[in-house]
Order: sequence, then C-alpha cells, then structure tokens
Amino acid sequence: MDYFLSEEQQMIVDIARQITEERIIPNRAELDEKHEFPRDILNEMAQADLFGVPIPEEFGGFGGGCFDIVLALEQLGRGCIGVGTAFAASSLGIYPILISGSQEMKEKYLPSVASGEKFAAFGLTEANAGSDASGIQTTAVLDGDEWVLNGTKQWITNGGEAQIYTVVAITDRSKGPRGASMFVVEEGDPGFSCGPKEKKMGIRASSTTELIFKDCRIPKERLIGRQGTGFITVMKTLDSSRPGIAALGVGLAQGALDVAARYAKQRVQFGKPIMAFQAVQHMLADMAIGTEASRALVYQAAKHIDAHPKDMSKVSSMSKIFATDNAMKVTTDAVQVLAGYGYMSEYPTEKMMRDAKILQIYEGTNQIQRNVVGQELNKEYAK
Ligand code: COS
Repeated sequence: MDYFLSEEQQMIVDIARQITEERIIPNRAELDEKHEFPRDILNEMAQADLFGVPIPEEFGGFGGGCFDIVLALEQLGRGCIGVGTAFAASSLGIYPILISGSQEMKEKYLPSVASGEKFAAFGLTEANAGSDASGIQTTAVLDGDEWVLNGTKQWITNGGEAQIYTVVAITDRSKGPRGASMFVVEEGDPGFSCGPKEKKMGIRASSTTELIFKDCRIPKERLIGRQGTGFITVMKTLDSSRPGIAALGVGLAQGALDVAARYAKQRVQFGKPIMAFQAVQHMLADMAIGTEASRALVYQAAKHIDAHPKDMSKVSSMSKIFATDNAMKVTTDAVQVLAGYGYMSEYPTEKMMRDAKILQIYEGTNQIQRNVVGQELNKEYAK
C-alpha cells in the first residue's frame, strides 16, 4: 500500500532498507549464533546518520519525530530485531533527556548520540519491579554536590555497550511514584558496573545486562529535570518509544511473510507448488492482512503522537499490542508454512519466531498495555 511518504521519509526508508539488505540479513544468523553485538553494523548506521533521526537539529540530529523513527525501525526489523533492538534502545536511552533534560544536559549528551559516537541505554527494570514500575528499590541520596546511587537494574538493553545510561531511582520513598527521579550515569563513573551478558531465547545480537550501583557517585547536575518527576518521565519515555517496538513487529512480520511466500512458490508437494493449495494461501493471506493492518495502525499512531504529544498513551499502547501480537502469530505461521524446514536453523523463520516473543514482553507486557488502553477508555467514557 502507498503511504504517500515525503521525500525525506522515503530517504530514511531507503537508507535503513539498504543497510538491512546488505549488512543485517547476510549476518543475522551468525550474530544470533554467537550472541554477538553488531558494533560494525551500528557504526554503519551511524555513518548513515540514522542515530540522529529522533534528535533535534540544534543538537546535531535530523529533527525527526515518532513517525520517522518508526519508518527506520520497520526496515531494520525486517532483517533482525536483535540489531533493531540495539539501535532502538539507544533512542530509548536518550528520550528522558529529550523529554525532561535541561538545555545544558541536551547540549552535553545528544550530539554524541546523534552521531553514533556514543550509545545510550535506559535503566528502569529491577528484579522485583517489572510491570510494577513504581516498585523500584534503587535509591539516590544527595551528599553534598553528589548523588549516591545504590541498587541493581536488571535486563537492561545495551548494558555494557552504552556509554550513557538514563536511570530511575527513588529519592523520597514516602512519596510513592512522585518520589522517583531520573539521572544520567556514565560508563566509568565510580561505583557503577555492568553484569555479564544474559543468555536469551531471541534478539541475541542485542546485549542485556544488569546495571550495578554500589555507592555510585555522580555530580548533582546529572539529575534529569526536577526531583520527583522521574516516574512521569519514565511513563512519557515509554509512551514515546512503544510505537518503535510496534514498528520492529511490523518489519519482523513482513520479513517472515516474505520468506514464507517465496518458499510456498518453490516448494513442490503432490506435483504442485504448495502456494497452489488453498490451505497455504489462506494462511499467507491472513499473514498479509494482519501485517498491513499493523503497519497502518503503527504509522497512524506515530503521526498522532507527533501531532498530539500530550495524548499518546492509548494509541502508543494500541499500536504495540496489535503489531507485536501479529508478529508473534505471523512468525509462528511462517514456521508452519515451511514446516520441518521452518523449524531448522537453516531457514530464518525459527530465529524470527524466537525473536518475536520478546516484543510482547519488553517495554511493557501486552497485558499491561491492555490495562493502559482500558484505563484510558474508562476515562473517556466517564465524560
Ligand atoms: N504519562 C504521564 N503520566 C503518567 C502516565 C503516562 N503515560 N502513566 C501514569 N502517569 C502518572 C499518573 O498520572 C500518576 O500521577 P499522579 O501522581 O499525579 O497521580 C503517576 O504517574 C502514577 O500513575 P499510576 O498510579 O497509574 O501508576 P502505577 O504504579 O499504577 O503504574 C503502569 C502504571 C502499570 C502503567 C506502569 O507501572 C507501567 O507502565 N508499567 C510497565 C513498565 C514497563 O513498561 N516496563 C518495561 C521496562 S522498559 S524495557
């Protein structure tokens, strides 16, 4: 379908597609097998200015919005959502600075992320605070001119690979969610370290580690925005970034459909290509319908967010639920179309199916997203 992209938007698609075709697809199986961080590919994305897409021009970026980043992530997702996740997590890591940081903080951190010289990461989740994000235990206490952080973040994407970490910690436990604040922690800060890389079912090209703070001392200027606004910044950050996860789902589903449809054209059983059988055609038709519907919803949600940044929660969650549930279904069906071959790692579908699962879990489970949509409906229909 024609989505009538502008020249600049088409340029983002073309650049991301070229990197996907030439660098990601040929290397994705090896990156997955070796659990290898795709530093060279990310450097090429940096040279192509993709890291600057969501960053304003005054800080060295492209000045794009949610829709522009969605376009890039869809293309990367078609190749490998492990690579796409490493890229997306750097944007996620700088959203708190973009949303709530001071001018000085933006000048200090955004240009090096826009150029891809530095990667960023976002530290929220803890062992006992996943869906219940306000239940975090990590603390930050002001001691003279320094904040002292203690606690451990879990499953942090780009852990050990990023140089800039935006981290949420409790500064006043008596105030509940209003007692959380966000900070920038830099690689090499005293008392800060990352745990070993986790072993994962999928997205193995991306790095996932703990962030460990043991009397980690950072200058007091590293507080993002005002004290006590950390939870709201976290919520706005996730509202902004979830359409990007949805876009990875659109790309992944498209990639799986492409593999399944091409296979169905060349695989002969009972004397005919299996595409000739209605049972297979109907599966492919449903895969195509779900993926096009996801794309339309994700694009429209992203455009809505760019136009109405104060009204993003519901559409953001809707897009994530629909596109990532579709990606899980489509990748599972792609394995089914390829059947025995689909289950073997010789074909990309088994990796796609393994990868798809995380999309329904990270950046807020799809069950939590349904809660968000439900609560918004509850408010709307009270009017
Ligand atoms: N935008 C702005 N403010 C928001 C908000 C949003 N999307 N969602 C909540 N808030 C505000 C509320 O208005 C409330 O403010 P007040 O203190 O002024 O009343 C405050 O934040 C607390 O909100 P709430 O009571 O709804 O918080 P809960 O503890 O019930 O948590 C959910 C709400 C479940 C939505 C939240 O914890 C969540 O998003 N969890 C999933 C976390 C997640 O995505 N983890 C993945 C980690 S990144 S890989």
